[in-house]
Amino acid sequence: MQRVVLASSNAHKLREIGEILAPSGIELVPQTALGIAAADETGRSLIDNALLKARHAAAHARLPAIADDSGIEVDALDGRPGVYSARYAGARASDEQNLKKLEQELALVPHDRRGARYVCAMVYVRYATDPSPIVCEGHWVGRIAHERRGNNGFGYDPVFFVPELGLTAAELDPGVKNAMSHRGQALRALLVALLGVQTGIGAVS
Ligand code: ITT
Repeated sequence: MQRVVLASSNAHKLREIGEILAPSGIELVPQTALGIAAADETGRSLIDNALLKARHAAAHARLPAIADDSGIEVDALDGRPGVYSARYAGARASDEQNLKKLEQELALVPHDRRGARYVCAMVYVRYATDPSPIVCEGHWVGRIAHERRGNNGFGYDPVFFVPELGLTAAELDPGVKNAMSHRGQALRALLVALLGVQTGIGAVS
């Protein structure tokens, strides 16, 4: 079984990623379990930050690393909060404070201008200096609801409305969220790429 450090300190993400990777044979070690502090997220894109996090964790753990940097992009806000989703209402803002700020900013925005999408950049590095990291993205398109619904998930899930289901992400069972979400998509793509690298599938002989 391959040991990989997971470069996240967000317990909700750890749970979702753990569930998706459970059948893969990868043994995930959260960076917090190794006493590794969170990396500084100084990048301007989700991919930049996911790479920073993965290299930081790999350097300290001396293990391959997986990192997730994700966020929500709202059309009426020109893509904000995007890469700043975790810090939307301030450096140490809680999910509740971020959610409240989003609701306030969109209070006067009508139904047809409330489009949004969750985006996830998922990165795998074999070691801190890996010159060819695996980088995958997932996108989940929806709308920001006028009112919160549901108690599952985390972050912006209570207002992230999934039109195909007529439910918010916080009303979905964890397995359904993982099957549809930006994180699930990115992680499954990463697994396919990783398997290809390890087995040489797709290599020209
Ligand atoms: P780590 O850096 O330790 O992984 P973090 O919470 O700081 O934890 P990010 O910098 O990637 O992670 O910020 C992601 C934020 O985007 C997260 O805090 C939520 O506000 C939001 N977000 C991302 N995916 C989400 C999801 O599936 N459901 C709800 N909100 C989500």
